[in-house]
Amino acid sequence: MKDSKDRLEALRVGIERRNPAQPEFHQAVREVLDTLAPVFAARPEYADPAAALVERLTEPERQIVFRVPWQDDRGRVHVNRGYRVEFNSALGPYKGGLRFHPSVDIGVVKFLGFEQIFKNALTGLGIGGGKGGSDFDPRGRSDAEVMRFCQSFMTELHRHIGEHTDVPAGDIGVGGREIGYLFGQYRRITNRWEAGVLTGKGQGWGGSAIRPQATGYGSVLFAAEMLGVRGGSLDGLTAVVSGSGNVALYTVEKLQQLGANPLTCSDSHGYVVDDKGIDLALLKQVKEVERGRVSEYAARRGSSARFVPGGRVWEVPADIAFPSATQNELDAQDARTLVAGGVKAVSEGANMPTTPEAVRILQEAGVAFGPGKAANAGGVAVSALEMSQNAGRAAWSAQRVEDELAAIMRSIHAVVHETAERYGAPGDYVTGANIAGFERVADAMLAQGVI
Ligand code: NDP
Ligand code: 2IT
Repeated sequence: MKDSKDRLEALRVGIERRNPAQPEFHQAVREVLDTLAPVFAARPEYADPAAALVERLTEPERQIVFRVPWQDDRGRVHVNRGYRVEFNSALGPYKGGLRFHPSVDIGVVKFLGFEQIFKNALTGLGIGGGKGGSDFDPRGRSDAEVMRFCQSFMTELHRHIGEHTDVPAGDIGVGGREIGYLFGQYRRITNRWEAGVLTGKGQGWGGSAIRPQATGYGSVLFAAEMLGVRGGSLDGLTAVVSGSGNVALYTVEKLQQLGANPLTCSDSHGYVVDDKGIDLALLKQVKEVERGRVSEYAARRGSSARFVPGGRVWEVPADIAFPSATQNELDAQDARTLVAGGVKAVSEGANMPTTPEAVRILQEAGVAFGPGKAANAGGVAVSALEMSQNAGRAAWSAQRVEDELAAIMRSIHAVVHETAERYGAPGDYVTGANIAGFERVADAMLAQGVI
C-alpha cells in the first residue's frame, strides 16, 4: 500500500508539472488518484511504471483548439475560442457535452473530459470520454447571434466529429436551441443525415424522449438508492437544489414526483427560497420560456418566496442537497452548514461542484455523498440510448427510456456501492465510483496495447 501511495504521489506531481495553470484539471485528477491506492495494491499491472497506464490515461488522445469568429446583430465581429478534447476512446466513441460559458478554458474542458471517461465507463454503455465548448457567453445574446455563433463553431468542429468518432451534446449554456443550430450546420456542411453525431436533439428530428430530463431525474434516483441502502426514502424530505438550468429544473421535477419538497433554486446572482416549495410551472416559464433570472420567479411567486442576492442555497436547512450548477460551488464552510442543518445525503447533479475538503467533511459526518461521476451519469446514459435509437432509426417511448434510465441508475449505484465495499471503503461512493470506472477503462486500455 505504501508503494502504491508513493507511485500515485509521483504521478500527481508529474501530471501537475506537465499541465501548468490548469487548476480544475489538477483537482479532478488528484481526486481520482487519491482513491486508487487499494486497486494499485491489488492489481500491480495498473501501477507498473513501465506500462505508463496512468500517464496515458491523463494525457488526452487529441486536443483541438480553434478560432470562432462571428458577427453580432450590429455587425461587430467577435473572436471566441473553441475547444474539443477527445480524451479517451478505449470503450467507445468520445462522448461528452459542449459548454458555452466565459469561464471555459483548456483546463476546464480537460477536467470535464477526464471526469467524463469514468462516468461514461460506469454507465456500461460503450462510450469513451470527451468534452468541448467555448468561452462564448450566450447570456443576453439574441437567437440570431447564438445561431451565427453555433454555425461558426460547427464550421470547424464538423471535421472532428461523427457518429462513430466523437458525439457531442449539451452542458452549461448549450441546450436544445444550440444543439438544433449545431446539427443544422453539420448537416449542411456534410450533406449527411447523420442523426447520431449529436445528442440532445429535438424529439421530432432524432432526439430521445426523456433526454432533457435525464440528468436531473438520474441524480434524484441515485439519491433514492443511497437513502434506500440506509433504510430511508425521499418521501416527505425537504431538499435544497442549486442552479436553475437543465439539471436543476428536472431535479426539482423528480423530487416532487417522489414526494420530496425542493425549497430552493439559484443562479449566479443569488438564490430563491420558497417556503411552500418550488412552483415548477412558474420556474419553467421564467427559465425555459423567458430565459429570465430566478429573482423574477421570486417577484412573481408571492409571499412564500424570497430572493437572496449573492447568497448560497446551502444556508437553507434541509434533509438532502443537490448541487446542480457548476464546479466548486459547495465549499468546506457550506458543508459544515449543511451538516449543522441535518443533511442526510448529497447528490452531485453538476460536475465537481463539491470541493475536496467539503467532500471530506460530509463523509466524516456520515452524510451519504454521491459524486457526479455516478450521480449525474443519467444524462450521458440517455444520450447513449439516443445513439442506439438513431442507429436503429427508432424512437422509443418515454416510458421505455425512463425505465431504462432507472435501471441504469440502480446498476451504477450497485456497482459503485459493491466496489467500495470490496476495496475496504464501505459507503464511500467516491472511492467506489473512481475504482469501478478506472477498472473498466484500464482493462480495455491494457487489452488494446500501447495506444
Ligand atoms: P445550464 O446552462 O442549463 O444551467 C446552469 C446553471 O448553473 C444556471 O442556473 C447558471 O446560472 C448556473 N451557473 C453556471 N455557471 C455558474 C457559475 N460560474 N456560478 C454560479 N452559477 C453558475 O447547465 P446544466 O444545467 O446543463 O449544467 C449544470 C451542471 O450540470 C454543470 O456542472 C454541468 O457540467 C452538469 N451536467 C450537465 C449535464 C446535462 O445533461 N446538461 C449532464 C451531467 C452534468 P447563470 O444563468 O446565472 O449562469
Ligand atoms: O457532463 C455530462 O455528462 C454532460 N454534459 C452530458 C454529456 C452527454 O454526452 O450527454
